[in-house]
Amino acid sequence: MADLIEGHGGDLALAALRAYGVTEMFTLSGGHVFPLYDAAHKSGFGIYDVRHEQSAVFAAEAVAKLQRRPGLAVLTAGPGVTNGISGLTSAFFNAAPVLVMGGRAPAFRWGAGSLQEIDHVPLVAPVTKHAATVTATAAIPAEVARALTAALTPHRGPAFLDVPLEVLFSSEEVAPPADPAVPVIEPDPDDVAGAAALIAGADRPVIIAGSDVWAGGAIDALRAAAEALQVPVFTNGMGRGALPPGHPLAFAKARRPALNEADVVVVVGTPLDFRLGFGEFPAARLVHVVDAPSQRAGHVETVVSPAGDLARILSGLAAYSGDRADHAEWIEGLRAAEDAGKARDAEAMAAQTDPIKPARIYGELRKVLAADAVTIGDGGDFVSYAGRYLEPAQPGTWLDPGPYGCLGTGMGYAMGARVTYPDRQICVLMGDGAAGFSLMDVESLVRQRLPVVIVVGNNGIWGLEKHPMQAMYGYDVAADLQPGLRYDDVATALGGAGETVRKSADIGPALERAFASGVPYLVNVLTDPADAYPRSSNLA
Ligand SMILES: Cc1ncc(C[n+]2csc(CCOP(=O)(O)OP(=O)(O)O)c2C)c(N)n1
Ligand SMILES: [Mg+2]
Repeated sequence: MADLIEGHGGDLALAALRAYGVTEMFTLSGGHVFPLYDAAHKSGFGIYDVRHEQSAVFAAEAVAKLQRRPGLAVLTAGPGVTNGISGLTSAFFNAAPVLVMGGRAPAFRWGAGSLQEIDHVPLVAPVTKHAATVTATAAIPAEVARALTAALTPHRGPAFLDVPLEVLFSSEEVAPPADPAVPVIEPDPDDVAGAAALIAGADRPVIIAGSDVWAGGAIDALRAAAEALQVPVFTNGMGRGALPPGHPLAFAKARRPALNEADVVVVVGTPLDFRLGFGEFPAARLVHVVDAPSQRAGHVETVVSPAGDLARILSGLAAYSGDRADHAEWIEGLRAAEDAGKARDAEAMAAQTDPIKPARIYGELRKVLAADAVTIGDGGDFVSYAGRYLEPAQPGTWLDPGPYGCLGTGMGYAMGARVTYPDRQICVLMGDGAAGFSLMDVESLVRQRLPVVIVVGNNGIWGLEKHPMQAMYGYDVAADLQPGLRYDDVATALGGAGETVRKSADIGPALERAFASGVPYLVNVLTDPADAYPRSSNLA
């Protein structure tokens, strides 16, 4: 029998969390959760604090997504937890194994009107995989283990636990929870064989790989499947960079012809949502490969939908030994479209315009980013351009807000990324509108010595809303921000540094200074407010 663990609720919770590889918490202070701080303080468990609970949950989400283990946010009772709900919802949409531990008003006088007394569980239940109140101190390790197992079990997602004040402050001696065991979902071999035969028999197959391929440790298996069956691969979310940019089957720019002309589209580890035209491809039969049966698309017809461990499914596809149609001509045609798209992009990224167009910022950024840099997008049009022009060289290095599209992830994601990779470049691409949600957390980054580079694409507007509103009504309201605002001065006032850039030739040197500075550094680039990201649907 393993040694008993002993201590207050905070000690017991951390003992269980450590067993799952959790080494830090993101938090904003509140007396209800002091025992968690006490346990961390005594034992060298990391404590990173922020200026808004939303940033704590986003930081935990970044840790979860980048490290593929649970990320922890500790939020105080009531407003602490409610401020974290957009973060929880993002983690839910992004299948990120985040645990939020909330304080909770005392159970023994529940209903009498204690400070910050509210039942959080019904508020967070719809956006978590598991949400519960721990009612006894001795139950804490097992409850934490249960929540983390739920979070880590595909399809992954956040979990929530709150602990009433007296339960967290009391002490107990209990057996530690059993070793972590995350169930593996075995795919149906007939589904895998059916999908392999369909792809092999197709003339114009395409694979689209998303975040769950990264989360499920299936990057190598994806590559093996693509190579074995000779299928062009497009990516989104954390799947970006799954095949290195120079790989003969890696594509990004030829997406439109690929999806319009494909006869079989295989979507792996990402939902058939608006980012993929809801899976309505004109000429294609559809295969949806998902990490759990619950993720199978219900709104479009698929030929087959293998569900389960993605590495096993993709390895199964790679092992296909039957005949295969020749895809060489298809791949060649897409390569020509890809090269043409790249040439167009290169021109835009080099353009010397006044005022600056966002494309040029990315042209300059690409020159200074290392292959393993983590880039983070938080904004509207400015981030759509980042998605188009930045080409992650490795998987697991690109953080976007995902299909929930919540503005304000920037500083939280940056904190989680910096904590994960103390020595890599961490670069946040922010719209000036988005900056308003989390810029105060530059203070947290400065104080805790977590340098990151923040590039603000400052067009003085909520661009992704202003342009569509103009197109729709011929006027716009509630879409303007102060033009030319000195967001770099905000960063400087908070203890960081920064500068404003007005001319395209000055972007590169400013970025060099930013990455060399060793402090949170904001490069405030004034961009053309007339520039609108070209999109087929302008509602987002
Ligand atoms: C929390 C939240 N509020 C509002 C929106 C709606 N929204 C989406 S993009 C956008 C504009 C973003 O403006 P900015 O960050 O300046 O980027 P730009 O489009 O100007 O490049 C807004 C308001 C959202 N997605 N999330
Ligand atoms: Mg803007």
